[in-house]
Amino acid sequence: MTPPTVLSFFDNATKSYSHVVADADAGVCAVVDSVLDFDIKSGRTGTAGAGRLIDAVKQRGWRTEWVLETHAHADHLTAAPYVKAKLGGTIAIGAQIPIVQRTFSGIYNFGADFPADGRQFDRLFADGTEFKIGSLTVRVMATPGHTPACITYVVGDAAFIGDTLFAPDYGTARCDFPGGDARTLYRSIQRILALPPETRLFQCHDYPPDSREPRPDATVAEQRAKNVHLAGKNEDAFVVLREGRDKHLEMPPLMLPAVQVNIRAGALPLPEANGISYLKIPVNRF
Ligand SMILES: N[C@@H](CCC(=O)N[C@@H](CS)C(=O)NCC(=O)O)C(=O)O
Ligand SMILES: [Fe+2]
Repeated sequence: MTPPTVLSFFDNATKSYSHVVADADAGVCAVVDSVLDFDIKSGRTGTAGAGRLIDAVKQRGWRTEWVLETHAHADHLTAAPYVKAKLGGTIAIGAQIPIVQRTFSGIYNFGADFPADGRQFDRLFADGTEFKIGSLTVRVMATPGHTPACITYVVGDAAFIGDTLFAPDYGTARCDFPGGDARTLYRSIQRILALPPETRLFQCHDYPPDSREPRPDATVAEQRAKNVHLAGKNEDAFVVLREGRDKHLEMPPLMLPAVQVNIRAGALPLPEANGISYLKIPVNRF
């Protein structure tokens, strides 16, 4: 199998990475974790960031077969519907997404017009599912912990790990969102670290210190040796560390606007009679 070609795009506002993974010989690709710009002050969305990714795919003449999500993001809006409108492709997410939809449907007090069964997405992937990008085979691994529906996409020597591990000097994903669990995350991370040592693990975020540039990936070998939340720690020690850190984290600034959009596969709420779409904020819920 030819190795996958990966392009990575960094959104500095939310420190998020989006990736394109391609069978360059066949000219076929998938988009992973696209970002829709959102200015909370004005309530305005933007497509400059997703536009850079879309232009890169168009320049190479690649055909987009998949618009993939590793999870329902809690800190930015997905651009999946915009990417699909511009490039085509099937929008997919983990098969456990109804758990996240049910939880947040309660938090937002959605009505019966929001079925919490995953139908908003084109395709739901269970653990072990395989699919193709050209001649590349993608294997889906359920990697819950940050959220109950997080999945990892393994493609040749690359894996798109969403919010599980971050750069070795930063650590791991938080586990205090509804349905998150540190022990579950630890076990998911062990599955990821059981991949071959040379596997490139592509993250969904990087939060670099001033002393270095953002980086999209690190190998399994590097994560095993150097990850500050894992090296030299067993499961119980990790849980203590992770839960201790989570007690002091603020909510991401875009969590409440973003999750209601992301569990609808990126669709904004239906416009009201004046043609404007409105987001909901639960007051004093968190
Ligand atoms: N601490 C982040 C806030 C964003 C955030 O909460 N990121 C999530 C991913 S959606 C996370 O897992 N953070 C892990 C951590 O801060 O330990 C920042 O500096 O902007
Ligand atoms: Fe996340």
